[in-house]
Amino acid sequence: MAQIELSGGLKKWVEEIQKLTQPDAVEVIDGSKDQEEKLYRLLVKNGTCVPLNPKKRPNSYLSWSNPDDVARVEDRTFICTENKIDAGPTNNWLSPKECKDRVTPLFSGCMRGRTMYVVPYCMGPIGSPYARIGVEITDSPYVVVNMLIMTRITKEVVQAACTQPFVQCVHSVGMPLSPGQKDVCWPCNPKDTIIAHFPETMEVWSYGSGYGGNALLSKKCHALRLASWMAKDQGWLAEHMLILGVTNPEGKKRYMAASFPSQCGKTNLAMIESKLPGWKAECVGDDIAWMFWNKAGELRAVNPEFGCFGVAPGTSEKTNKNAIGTLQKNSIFTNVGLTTDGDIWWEGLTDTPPEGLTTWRGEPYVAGSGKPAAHPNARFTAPISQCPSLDSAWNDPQGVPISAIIFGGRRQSIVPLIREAASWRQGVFYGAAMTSETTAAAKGVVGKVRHDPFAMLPFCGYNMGDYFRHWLSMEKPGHHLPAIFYVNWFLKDAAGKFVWPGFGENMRVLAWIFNRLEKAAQAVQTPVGLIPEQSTFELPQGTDYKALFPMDREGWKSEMADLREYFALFGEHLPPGMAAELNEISKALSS
Ligand code: OXD
Ligand code: MN
Repeated sequence: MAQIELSGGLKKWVEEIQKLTQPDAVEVIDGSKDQEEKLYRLLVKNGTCVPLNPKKRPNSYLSWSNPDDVARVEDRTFICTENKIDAGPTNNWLSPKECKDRVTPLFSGCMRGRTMYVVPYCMGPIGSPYARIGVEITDSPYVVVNMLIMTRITKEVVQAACTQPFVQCVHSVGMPLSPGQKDVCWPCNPKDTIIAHFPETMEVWSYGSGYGGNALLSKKCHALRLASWMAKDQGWLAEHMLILGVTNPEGKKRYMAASFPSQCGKTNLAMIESKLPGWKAECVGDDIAWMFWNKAGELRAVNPEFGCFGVAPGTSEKTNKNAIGTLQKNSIFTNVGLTTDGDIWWEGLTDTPPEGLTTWRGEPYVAGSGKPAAHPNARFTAPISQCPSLDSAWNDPQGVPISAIIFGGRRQSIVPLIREAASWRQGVFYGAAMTSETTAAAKGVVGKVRHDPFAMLPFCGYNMGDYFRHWLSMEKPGHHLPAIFYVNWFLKDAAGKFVWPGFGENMRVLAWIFNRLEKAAQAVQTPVGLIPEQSTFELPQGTDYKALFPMDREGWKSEMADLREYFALFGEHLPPGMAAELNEISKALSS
């Protein structure tokens, strides 16, 4: 097949990167089936991918990464702006010049012995006024096949990238090959890994890692870090949020967007199967929402992605039947276990591991050895169009109207199951005050409580104080503001047992939110917001209202004191509205 001809700005840029990185060959990716098949053949030949049993999982592959390249590396991720203050106190900062001086020598000749793939992609439904184009140049065919699932790639997108501005993403595994040098299954360079963002010129330079958000640059780098910068300038919101539609027994549908830190059950909620008779939930997106105000003042959301890059361990028929349905075919599994019949397994997929299992490290699985079959951040990459609970408007160019925004985190105590903000400002404060226990999605200690405002701590491409201000600025005449809520599925009792069953039962919480929007559910005021009135909130058997809605004033007071300290980090960039809300809640807690 003849390669598609490049022109305009794209051609010029590709030539520039080719000159710098010196690949052996250049290939433009246009989404054709032929190309995809060729890439998988290459990945199998190189040992990067193993085809799974087609009778069990058609057109699906397993990959095991280098054990030093298994998660996002937040300490190697930089926001490079002319002025340090524009990156803010929560991001690692380098000046664009300093960073370019650091990365240019790394990229110089880094693709020798490899093919450079040019991957033009569209974030958001093709033809949507809300869609944006990016191009990732990469020397990793594994990244290309993941991008083919995660983004929209067609010949039309290639053509559009030749004539329109696009986000420029350059990625290399950082392992050039000398003539005759044999490649490894998972080339990478953990020692020199760096992921650098240049929001002022809309560029990303990522070197040394082939894993997830470090390497699939459309996701966290483009759709969150750079898009949040664009959104600030253009009056929209680029958020780490799922999008789902909820239909009540009367057939009325409302859409909600929800934000949780990584590995707090976002994909599970996005694909929730209702256990409540008459209620239905349908999925639009599981990780990122771009939200824009239309002329009528509605907040419309699109999912910029085309696939799911979900956490595998813990995903099962019981916890997320729809995710299991999504990954039946045409999927890539990274760092999960391999069964003797050529299928995959991870902790929690079934109650007991199958006989003869091989771990993600390629070793025989030994129960109780402390060596899991799957890495805790093992992932599946699957087309969202395969989700059994896919919403009919998932690809609508006009997006879906958002009526409610839900924040949440993983907390064992203090934070109740659900509460509603009394105002937009209080809701923005909920987002700013988000805390959660750390998980395996990023390298580092697991289980430590950290501030993660709006679940955007690792993903906000600018000063987080200005980001709070941007959210507050959404309250203006003509905007129909969604209501804001905060949930916590992870409360535990004194014995360390979860007090809420979660998963399908979370539908009760979504139904309460829906009914609040319809003015059909009662709430009671507390110093930290509105909670369900006990007699009108139907609880599942074996749960206790008091355990789910604790009012630990002392606990909250120390949360507020800690938050005051955290907010001080932002100095004059903290909008006055946030300090005022903190003072009001603190006062209410003391009265
Ligand atoms: C993700 C993450 O991969 O948030 O979605 O880490
Ligand atoms: Mn995420």
